[in-house]
Amino acid sequence: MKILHTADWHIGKQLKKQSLNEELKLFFQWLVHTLKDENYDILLVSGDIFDSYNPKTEDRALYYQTLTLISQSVKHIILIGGNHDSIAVLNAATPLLEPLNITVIGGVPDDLKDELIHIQLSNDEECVIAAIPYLRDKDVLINQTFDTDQDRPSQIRAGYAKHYRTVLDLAKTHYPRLPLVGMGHLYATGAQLSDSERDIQVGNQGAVSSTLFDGYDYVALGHIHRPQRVDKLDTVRYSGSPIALSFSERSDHKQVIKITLTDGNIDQIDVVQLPQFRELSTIEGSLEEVQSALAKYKTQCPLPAFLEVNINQQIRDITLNPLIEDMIDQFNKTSTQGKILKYKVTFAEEESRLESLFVPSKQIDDLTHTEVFNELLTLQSQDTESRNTLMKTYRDLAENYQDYLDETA
Ligand SMILES: [Mn+2]
Repeated sequence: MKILHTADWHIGKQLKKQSLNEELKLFFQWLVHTLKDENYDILLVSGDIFDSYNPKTEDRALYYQTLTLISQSVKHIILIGGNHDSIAVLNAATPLLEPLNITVIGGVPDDLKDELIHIQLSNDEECVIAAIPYLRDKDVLINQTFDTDQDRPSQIRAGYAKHYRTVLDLAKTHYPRLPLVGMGHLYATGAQLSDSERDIQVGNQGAVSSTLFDGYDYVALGHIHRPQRVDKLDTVRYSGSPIALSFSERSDHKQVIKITLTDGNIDQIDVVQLPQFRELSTIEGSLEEVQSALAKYKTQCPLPAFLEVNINQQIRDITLNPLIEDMIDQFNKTSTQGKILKYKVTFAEEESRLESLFVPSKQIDDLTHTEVFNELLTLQSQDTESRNTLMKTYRDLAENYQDYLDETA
């Protein structure tokens, strides 16, 4: 029995107002062919099918077209809701999808047994899929009251543990001896984040431990966009998103996971590398360096690249601004190789002058947040290299936060 695990499609996702549906369509074509050519039996999609609660008509159309094509290439499709998905939107078409062997578990069902999907192939191979969707507060906060010792995060973790344990017990009661493959959309301890996982609690607050999955033969996770194993376990994995959803994922190798069951046991787990359909790249340097890099720029992928441009100049020179904007306009009008989605200009000299700003008469209100951060680095006597790295990271973070505010405005 062959199972393919993917997650975090985020149909309808935009990056700087540019739709990412074109690369998703190429991924879906790849998926349809792979499922068919390699005789997969089951496709698991572990949440965040759509990017928003209220997907646009064209995004819903893409979803249904894709499911129709996939259902002709694989015997069973199981999808769960993620934190970006609306339970109602996903569940709406359930009666139409069921005859196509497509099971959608948008949210936690009234009867937890309905999270268990028993699969029996024509050659009598069997397994059980525990399709556990993203658990919302109402699903995990049992008492809704917080004692002093049991704070909210630990209650959430206990709620998660209870859910996974109950479903495991149900599976062992109703389908003893059958291999059990779990699905989930959650943040497991130690997972490496990128910039595009919105709404997750960073830090260990909302993170669950991998002991949650004891008893499951494999767990197909979604939520984290960078592919990875959880706690170095081969059998608990994030497939990651099939396409890069933010510039921070520019060098991720996107993948899906192939799980092979033989005689009721997990026989093999293979990482299947995906082709890169669109490159997300950063071009950095002085104005001249950026100009020449753009002139030579050639993408290796089928779709034009999405680029961010960082120009580092020695001194602030406002006469450069129209030049830079012109250069970007020109590139975006003429290049078939890429499109610049964002750019920023930084001035080295201004940074070195910053320290002189910190005279005792300066109040915090007179400073920008970047200057405050820079002052903190001075107080900590960071060496130049760490200082530059920290400053750059801080700027990226501040910028991503600004993007997030812009996009959610
Ligand atoms: Mn996601």
